[in-house]
Amino acid sequence: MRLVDDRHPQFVSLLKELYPHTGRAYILGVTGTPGAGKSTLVDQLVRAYRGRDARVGVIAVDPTSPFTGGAILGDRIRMQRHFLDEGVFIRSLATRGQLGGLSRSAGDLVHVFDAAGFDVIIVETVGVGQDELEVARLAHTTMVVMAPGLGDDIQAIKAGILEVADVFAVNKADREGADATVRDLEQMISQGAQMARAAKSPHGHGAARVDTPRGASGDRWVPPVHKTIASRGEGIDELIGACEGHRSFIEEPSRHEARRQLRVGAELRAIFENTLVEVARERLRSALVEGTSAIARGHDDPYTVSERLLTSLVVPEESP
Ligand SMILES: Nc1nc2c(ncn2[C@@H]2O[C@H](COP(=O)(O)OP(=O)(O)OP(=O)(O)O)[C@@H](O)[C@H]2O)c(=O)[nH]1
Ligand SMILES: [Mg+2]
Repeated sequence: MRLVDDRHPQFVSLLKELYPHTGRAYILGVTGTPGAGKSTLVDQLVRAYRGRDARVGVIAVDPTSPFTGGAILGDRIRMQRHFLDEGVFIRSLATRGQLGGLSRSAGDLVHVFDAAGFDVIIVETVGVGQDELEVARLAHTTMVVMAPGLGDDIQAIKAGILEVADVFAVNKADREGADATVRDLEQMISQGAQMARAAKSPHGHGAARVDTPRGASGDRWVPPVHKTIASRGEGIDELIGACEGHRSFIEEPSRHEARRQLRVGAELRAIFENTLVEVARERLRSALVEGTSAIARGHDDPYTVSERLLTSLVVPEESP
């Protein structure tokens, strides 16, 4: 894992060797608003899965933002009761700001865990910006953790979140406002489900149902909402039940192949785009410098230079 983290010269050949041994693990992405209790909840999920004899790997994606700079230490302390347990391995990862950073590095680490025989791999990431969407492409199940009293936040994040969430946890249910948050979420989910149905069926508009079923609903999965109190370990079994329900749903033979295609395709794109940019930057290093000064001196424009760079990449000058 350290070699992969450090992008050691041999890390790609290591990953190639590991890849045939992957594909067994269940990958659970955990995202959501900062401070909602994700790490505390992950700690409880680890405990619950250990109770079921599963080996659990955790990847904690640490934002490098100065506001949450203490997150690594905090996560370690919170999870330290698992330190002596050989069935648990916790790895922190700091990749913010890199191109394809999360899906690339976390995806690589997931493969290492998977090949090492871990049954469940939990990837925790803060639900801000692009990471929550990237983690969804990586995971079999994406859990979105919210806390009460964030009503406005729900509105703000719902666009991206609703599409990626498979299971919602309203944590800190010991706090005031938990039921209101659950209601807001349920309403949003119902509206989303109705819109999806309406889009599919020409007669869909008439039947406005608020009691949209949760979980598997025909061909669709409607995300269930569960209240938890992670700090006291309450609601964890129900939450895992919802995750396992989603896992069975996507593992049904009729969906399995399509889901796998999506995930594998997203991973290939991320790896390829990353490699492409690395190769291009390396090969075009001096041409980039020359192009920059030509534009700065007013002798050229960035569009023309960009086209020329692309041409020289596709047809290298040294080739016959
Ligand atoms: N009252 C209450 N507090 C909780 C609960 N779960 C977690 N906390 C507390 O909330 C704070 C934040 O918890 P974390 O688990 O670090 O939250 P997080 O979402 O991982 O935070 P970041 O990773 O920094 O975004 C900690 O002080 C926890 O002890 C809960 O169910 N109820
Ligand atoms: Mg955390």
